[in-house]
Amino acid sequence: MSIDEGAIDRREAFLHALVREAAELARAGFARQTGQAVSMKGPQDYLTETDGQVEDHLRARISEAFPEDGFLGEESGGEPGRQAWVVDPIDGTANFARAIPHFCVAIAFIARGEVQLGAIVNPVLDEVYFARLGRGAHRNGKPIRVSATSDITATSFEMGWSNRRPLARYIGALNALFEAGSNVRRGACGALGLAYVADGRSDGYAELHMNSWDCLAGLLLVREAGGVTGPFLSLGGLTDGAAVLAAAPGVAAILSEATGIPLLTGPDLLAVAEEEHRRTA
Ligand code: LIP
Repeated sequence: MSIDEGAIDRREAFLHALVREAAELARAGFARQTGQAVSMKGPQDYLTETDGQVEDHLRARISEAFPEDGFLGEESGGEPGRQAWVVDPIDGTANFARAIPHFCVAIAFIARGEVQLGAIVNPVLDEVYFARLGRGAHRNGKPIRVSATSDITATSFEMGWSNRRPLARYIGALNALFEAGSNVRRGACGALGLAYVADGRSDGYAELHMNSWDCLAGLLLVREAGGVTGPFLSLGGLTDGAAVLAAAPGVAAILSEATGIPLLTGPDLLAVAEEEHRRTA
């Protein structure tokens, strides 16, 4: 049976508290991060003790409050199903491990085939980004909007990188963006990169492959702040990841063309929900 508005209200209230608890844990971990063990999950893929601590806390709190919901976390995995919480305990772990205060906790809630809630917190700046489907995007309770720019020569994009896609495609996209007249940055924290698009601090974010825990909350934030995104859930991104694009409407087409990532033309529904939608339409 499909979840009703009241059930989403309860999860929204819970998420407001949960993201603050996670921020507290992450902030405490960061304060003593020089003393904690850092290991590598693979090339350029960092893991700290704090990643595990925050994820364990999130998993325990969610399963206690909503035992019927699924869970998918970056560090411990899980079976999300169709109604689930998707969490990244620390996004920007490479920054965290080097004492750079540009990292965050990202939490999304999926139901009815799409992202319903998204929260991203930068624990060091105490900035909490929050969005609910159809109800706008906020930073620390204040509404936020994407930038109004359409002048490419004043545009600043962020292009995320990982070794999950060929380097030549990344360099090709960077080249096309610089040639078009944009500035391009890389902050090494994809979830915050997306939140900054929603907040108008950046004009667009693109990455050739992201995992769902890194981007679902941010994609909802950008759409709720008036921005444009590419498809993600409809491409199977929940479990396999997919390319990510999010931008201010005035420059989204340029980012799409440079990166080869298409723009979304309808809602971003889980592939299975999209199929049902087609059958019943
Ligand atoms: C990483 C992001 C990074 C992005 C990578 C990766 P992690 O996540 O922060 O910006 O480009 O795709 O997902 O490992 O720090 O959680």
